[in-house]
Amino acid sequence: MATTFPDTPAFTGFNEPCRFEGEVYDLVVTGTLPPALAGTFYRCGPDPQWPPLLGDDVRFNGDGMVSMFRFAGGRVDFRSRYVRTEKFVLERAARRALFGAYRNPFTDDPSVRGKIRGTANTHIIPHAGTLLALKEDSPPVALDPDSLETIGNWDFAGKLTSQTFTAHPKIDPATGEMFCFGYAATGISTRDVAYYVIDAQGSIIHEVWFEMPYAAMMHDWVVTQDYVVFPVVPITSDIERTKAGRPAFMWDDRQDVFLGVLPRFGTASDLRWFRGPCRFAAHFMNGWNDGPLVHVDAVAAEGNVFPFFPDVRGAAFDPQKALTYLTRWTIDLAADGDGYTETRLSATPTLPNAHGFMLSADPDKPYAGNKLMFNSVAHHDYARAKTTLAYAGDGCGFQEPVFVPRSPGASEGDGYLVIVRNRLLERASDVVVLDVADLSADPVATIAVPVRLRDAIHGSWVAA
Ligand code: V55
Ligand code: FE
Repeated sequence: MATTFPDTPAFTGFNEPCRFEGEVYDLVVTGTLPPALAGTFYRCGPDPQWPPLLGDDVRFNGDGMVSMFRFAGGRVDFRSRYVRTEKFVLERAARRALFGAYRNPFTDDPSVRGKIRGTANTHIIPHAGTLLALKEDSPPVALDPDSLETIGNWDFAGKLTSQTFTAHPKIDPATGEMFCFGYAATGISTRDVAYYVIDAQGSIIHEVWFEMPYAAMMHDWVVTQDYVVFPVVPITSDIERTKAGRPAFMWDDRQDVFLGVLPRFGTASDLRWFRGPCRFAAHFMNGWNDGPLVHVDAVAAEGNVFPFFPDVRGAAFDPQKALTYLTRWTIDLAADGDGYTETRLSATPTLPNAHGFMLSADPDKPYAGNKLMFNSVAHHDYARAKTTLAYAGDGCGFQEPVFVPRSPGASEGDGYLVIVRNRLLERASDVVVLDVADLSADPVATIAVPVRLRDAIHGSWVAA
């Protein structure tokens, strides 16, 4: 039978699987690429190789497709390649899907029982000479940074003891150390977390094991100058539910938020949990500490933001409660008790990060898609208490931007944003280069891409 994808939102329109592997040398550029753009923009996202085993699927379950735009001398070359995960290789040989629902091995074809299910579809990070393609339910997969060929599962010279590895490691720009963790580290729905520090040469130099208060998806986290913070929000997981065929992650607003604070090189007995009201938070803009005051800037909502992880008690998805706000959680390590404070962020002049960039929804401009999509990118200039929005254009939306400094020694926030733009009405893609100094002006350069680029999740800029 010929391959046909389901006629559902996750597989049609702009989400129709693209599955294109190849290279295009010297993309057509309108405008002028600044000389500062010398390096590679890597991006990673789901692009299902096969129609799903179970008839439909969530977007987060697609096979990892990595692409790169290499900028040099005012020119750009493009390459895209699937990550050869164990799942990808087995399904390519079978010419069909063998793995079932997101994070649910009980739905798999019996022939792949016990195999690593990772899709390597969430983030791509350079470290110690390789590129790591990441999915938080499995070990990293190393890729060649030039060819994008898959090297294989990466276990840091046999030292990775966790079954899982976060898609959001943080690299300290001063030391090159990579801070990372795995949750569900001993198997799905377990509360076990393994925390690691990996040095700039790629060796694990610190390891701590602990349990989180309840089993949940811990997608992103925060590293400050002195501490790491593990945020537990109630995107819960329960093996009995999963075995019964319900989604592997479900929203449970009866649970509180817990923030686990650990000194960067602390041990399990140093870990302290702080507790606050139920919130959804998948991503964090930044975190820092001012002595014992630990600040966590969350992109937080009152209710569930991911309708494909439904409410555990069947409550309907509430789009109003799904609106996210930049929100600061502040923990005082010197105070008694286990609480923390919460403030909706207004611009304040005291932030260690003077600038922040995020995808945004400008309600005053037309949307090509629904209002939960991003028609703009925002620059928060905290010192000037100023937010500038750049609009993607009629019928367009933005994917996640990367920031490129104007020069190696440029001051914070001085540079460019490089952004894949979805031309939704034409089902086409291009890449725009915006100058942060005048973000709402026309792009300084627009790069035509002759293939449609399905929505990626995250990406990295790697200087030449
Ligand atoms: C996210 C994305 C994932 C995932 C868990 O917020 C969380 C994002 C693309 O896959 O598995
Ligand atoms: Fe993420």
